[in-house]
Amino acid sequence: MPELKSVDPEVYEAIRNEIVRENKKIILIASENVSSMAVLEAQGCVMTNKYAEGYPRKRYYGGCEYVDVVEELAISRAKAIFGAEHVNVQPHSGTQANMGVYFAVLKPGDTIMGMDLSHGGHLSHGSRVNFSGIFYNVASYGVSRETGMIDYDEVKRIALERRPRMIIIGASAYSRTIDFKRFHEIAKEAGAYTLADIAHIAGLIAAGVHPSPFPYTDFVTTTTHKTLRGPRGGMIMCKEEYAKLIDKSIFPGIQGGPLMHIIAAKAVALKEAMMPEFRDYQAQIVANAKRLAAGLIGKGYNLVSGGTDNHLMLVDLRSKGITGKDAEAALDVSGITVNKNTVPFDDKPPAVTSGIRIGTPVMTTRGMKEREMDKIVEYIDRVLTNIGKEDVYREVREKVEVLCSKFPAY
Ligand code: DSN
Repeated sequence: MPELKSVDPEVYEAIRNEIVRENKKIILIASENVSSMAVLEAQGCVMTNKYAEGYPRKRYYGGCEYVDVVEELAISRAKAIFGAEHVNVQPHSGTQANMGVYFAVLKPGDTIMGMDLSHGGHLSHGSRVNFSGIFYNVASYGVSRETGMIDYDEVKRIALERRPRMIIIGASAYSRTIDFKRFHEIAKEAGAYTLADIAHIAGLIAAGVHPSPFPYTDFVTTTTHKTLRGPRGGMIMCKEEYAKLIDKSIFPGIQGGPLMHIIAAKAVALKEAMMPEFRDYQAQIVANAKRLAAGLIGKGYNLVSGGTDNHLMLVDLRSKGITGKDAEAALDVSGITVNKNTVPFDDKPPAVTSGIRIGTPVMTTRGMKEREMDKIVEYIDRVLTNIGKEDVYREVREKVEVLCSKFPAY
C-alpha cells in the first residue's frame, strides 16, 4: 500500500496493525471471517467511483455498462447457489436487508415475531432498541429452558395466539439446525409471511451442510461476510412474486446509490462459494466446531443446548463463576478473541453477560483442523481457570503466537 503509506501514514499504520492482529491471534468471533485477496481487490476497486441508482439496464445514471456486469454476475450466482427466484444484492448490510423486507410488505404497527435477542436472536428481529422494535409490535419466541433449543410447539402456540404478520427465522447465537419447514407450516397456519435471516449460516446452506430455507420461506436475507466469506454487506432473496416490492423497497425506498465496488466483491465471493473447495471448507467449519464443543464439554464447560450442529457454540460460564465480560477480556489478552454473549435466561446485563460465543469460520479459513481445535480448548481452559494470572496469560499468548504463525490470515 505505498500510496496510502505516503498520503496517510496514520491510517496505513492502523491497517498494518490490523493485519498483524488478524495474523497472530486465534479469532473465534462466530460472525467474522477472512475474505480472500480476490474479494479484497474487488472491494478496493474503481467501482467505488460510480453512481448506479436503479438496477442493471434500468439506471438513473449513464456509464453503468461495467457495473451492470458485476451486479448481474452477483445476482445470477446467488440464484444458482441458493435456488432463489429473485435476488437483490444492493443492501448495505444485513439489517438493511431486513428493513427492506419489512418495508416491502409490512405497515408500522403490524406484529412481527422473531427470536428474542437474549435467547440468540438479532437486534433487527424486534429488539426494542432497534427500529424493528420501535415500528412494529413484537412477539418473541425463545429457546426452552430445559433443552436450550427452539421449542417448535411453543413457537406455534405464540404464533396462533399473537397472529404475527411476519415470522422471522434465524439467529446470531443459536448452535442447532433450524427447521425451516416446520416454521413455514406454523406461519401458514398463523397466516404470516416468513423471513429467514440466514446471515450466520449462509455459507453452510450454500454448501449443503445445513438445510435450506428454500422453497419454504417467502423472503431470505443474509449478510455476505460471515460464513459466506465475502465483503461486508447484505442481500435479499425471494419468490418472484415479491421481486418488484423488494426492489422498490431497497431503491428508492431505503437506499440511494448502491456500493458497486462491494457488489463486485459480492460477485467474487459468490463465485468462490460455487467452487468444490467451498463445500469442504464449510464441512470443516462444522467438524471443527463439533470438536471444539466436545473438548470444552470434556473440560466441564456447559454449552447451551449441550453442543453444536453448525459453526458456533454458546458457553454458559455460570457454573464456573466467571462473567462473559471477564472471560472475553482475559482471553483477548492471551491472544484469543471471542465475544461475551448473553445466554438464555441470563441474569446479567448485556454489557456483562454469563457467556461467551465461540465460532470456527475464521480459524477454518486459516487452515486449522481438529488437531488445532484440541489445542485451542487447552488454551481457553488454561486461561479461564487462571483468571487474573498475568503469567498464565503471557504463557498462553506465546503458545498462540507460535500456533498462529503456521496459519496466517494473510
Ligand atoms: N453482529 C452480528 C453477530 O456478531 O452475530 C450479527 O449481525
